[in-house]
Amino acid sequence: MIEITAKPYPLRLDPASSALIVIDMQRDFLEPGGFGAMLGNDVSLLRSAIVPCQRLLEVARKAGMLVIHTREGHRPDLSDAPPAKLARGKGPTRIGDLGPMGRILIRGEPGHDFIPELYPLPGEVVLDKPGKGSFCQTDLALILANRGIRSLLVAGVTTEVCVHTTVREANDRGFECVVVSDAVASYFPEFHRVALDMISAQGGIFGWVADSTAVCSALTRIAA
Ligand code: C5J
Repeated sequence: MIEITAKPYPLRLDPASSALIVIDMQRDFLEPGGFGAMLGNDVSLLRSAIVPCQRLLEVARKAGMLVIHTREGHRPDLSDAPPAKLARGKGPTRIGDLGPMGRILIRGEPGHDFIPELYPLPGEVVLDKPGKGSFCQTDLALILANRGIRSLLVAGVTTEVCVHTTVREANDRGFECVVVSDAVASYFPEFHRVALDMISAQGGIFGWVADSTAVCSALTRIAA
């Protein structure tokens, strides 16, 4: 067991029944010309999460933890994209349209791929999801059950959208979630701050919040 210094109180967890889930660190969200930019966002704001994610991946891999990388995106024929999602957005470019990194938010296109800094290693789970939550219309619950996972370390983007949706889904399914505060990021610093507060408020209504230094030092102690 390890103990992680966290809000609202320290959390003890077993790395053997814990997984690291890195959410949507894709070119479409972090690089110019993708989905995030299409919605009018300053994509450079998400880059603060890259180094903390790298540090988490390094210690989780050394500790032998299950590592999962998610990607948001749709089939090329858009058959898995709800019309209401396709209709939304600012400006003339929409999901499925051609952008500088290929068709926006479409599986197999350059923009849908992971950023090179956080590319999965062979054998790590890559989970394609059509929505914001990682459990919606995916086999994540089955993968976690098969590995006996009960706790999730959650990193990635964006804090208040796909990270929050995944944590809420996981919490309702009985998982303990630790959101790693500097390994998640948002296009909106205020949303980021409030989203983190919402996780740990009310005695940890959705889970715990810890920074990557606290998580890495706890995991390093057992990996040593
Ligand atoms: C968004 C995500 N923001 N990965 N997706 O649309 O948070």
